[in-house]
Amino acid sequence: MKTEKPASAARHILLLNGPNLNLLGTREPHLYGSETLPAIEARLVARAREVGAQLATFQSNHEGALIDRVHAARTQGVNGIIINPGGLTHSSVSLRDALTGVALPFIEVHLSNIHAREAFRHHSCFSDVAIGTVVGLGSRGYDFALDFLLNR
Ligand code: CA2
Repeated sequence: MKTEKPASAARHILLLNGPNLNLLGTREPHLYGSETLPAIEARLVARAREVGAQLATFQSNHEGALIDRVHAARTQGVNGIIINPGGLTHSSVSLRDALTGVALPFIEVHLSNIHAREAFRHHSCFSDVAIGTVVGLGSRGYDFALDFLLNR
């Protein structure tokens, strides 16, 4: 059976996680699940490898560091980004500008359903410029985003 991916599939993907997501699996499991970020990252790295793609991961609690990582992606041959901007989702024009500035396609992921939570979480600075969003499906949302990029 032919298993080749279409030429436009992303082969070098960057997984970005914003502030406080390093705490995953340690607190608030009712909101964010019980899986740790290193476990999620390892699963996605393995999945990408299985199909001959490459996945780099980066988490930071600092807006500027995330922006610098997005800029670096442009020169590193990254051709797709999966991002959970954490709380910056609702405030960071600068991180949005970095993503539109490098013009790399990205998918926005949220573990929780931000639309079913406090009103201040309903607005995202990223959704209108993302390829798509996955919200409320827990850590599986990252897997769905990766599969989409790999098969796009
Ligand atoms: O649902 C999501 O993925 C969020 O991006 C998570 C952010 C929140 O500010 C967004 O509104 C929605 C918060 C990440 C904090 O993660 C923690 C994980 C475990 C314990 C404490 C915080």
